[in-house]
Amino acid sequence: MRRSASGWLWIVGALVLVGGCTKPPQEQPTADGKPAPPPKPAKPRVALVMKSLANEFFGTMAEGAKAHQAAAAGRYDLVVNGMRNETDVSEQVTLIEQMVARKVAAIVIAPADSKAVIPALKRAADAGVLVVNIDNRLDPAVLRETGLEAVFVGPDNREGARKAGEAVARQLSAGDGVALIEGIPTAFNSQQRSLGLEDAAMAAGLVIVDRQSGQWEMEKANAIAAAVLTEHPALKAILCANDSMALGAVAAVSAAGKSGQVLVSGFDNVPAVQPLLADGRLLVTVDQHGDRLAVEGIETALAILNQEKSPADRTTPVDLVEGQAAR
Ligand code: ALL
Repeated sequence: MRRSASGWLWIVGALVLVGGCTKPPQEQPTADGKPAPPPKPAKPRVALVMKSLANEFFGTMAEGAKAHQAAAAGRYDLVVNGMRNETDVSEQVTLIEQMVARKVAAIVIAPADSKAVIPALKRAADAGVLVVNIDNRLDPAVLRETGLEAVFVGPDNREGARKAGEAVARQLSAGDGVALIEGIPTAFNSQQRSLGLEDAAMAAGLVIVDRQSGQWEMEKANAIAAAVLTEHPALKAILCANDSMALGAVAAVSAAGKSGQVLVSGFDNVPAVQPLLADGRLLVTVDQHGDRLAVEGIETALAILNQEKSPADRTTPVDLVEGQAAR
């Protein structure tokens, strides 16, 4: 159907009028005749974007965030997300994009990789989303290059790992051989934990006879530990960058019949390691309080959104947890 120029003008004019008539809702007077208070601004929606939900550490983190939101439901809405496994960084990028599409006010993220997710986060920031980095620090050089500003709330991983390494070293003698099972090499917190374990090993004169990445995962760490135990029969300890991998290492030590002879340390203090700490199969772990970590990140995001605070990094606590064999 062809429409004349005057016909189009009429339609455009009618649309402008409709738009012009859309006024903000009128304040209705209350029963006592006084004007009603202005409507409250909508609650901000905050997205917590985590890594593998198969890892109890992130289960604890999610619980902490949900409990905080339930107690402060008037302040914000919460969307909780996680990945299926530790290594699928593209899944985390998709989650970031989905959160932008859902128009969240802030993304509080534990990045699966310290560099690879930065472009997606920059796109989020350009779309007006506040980015708060928790747990695993984003790479400062790539942040600068990309022009993304993200405040960091999380622990000193080197210090935490050093505490675990020192606890192992107290049970050993100079010259003893130990192995490291590291996290994902491109994660800054994994690198820092390796440095902390090395600090402790060097200070005590321990010899690192093997180091490999278990990608944060139990099965991978189990296979690595089994091979290392065979290759180094005199090995005295396996120092793991998280508890998932420590669980795998403990299983390998038991399978090799070396419980009590080869010490194992972890990091996270997840529920699954509690029986192992109690009976000595795990010497120590480190509590970085995953539940509090999420809450601190969310509180930081809310304070920035409400302009109560200017963005500033915050270091959260790490505490050594000694099993019965370490005491
Ligand atoms: C890190 C956490 C944990 C965890 C790991 C696995 O960022 O700090 O220690 O076990 O992610 O994704």
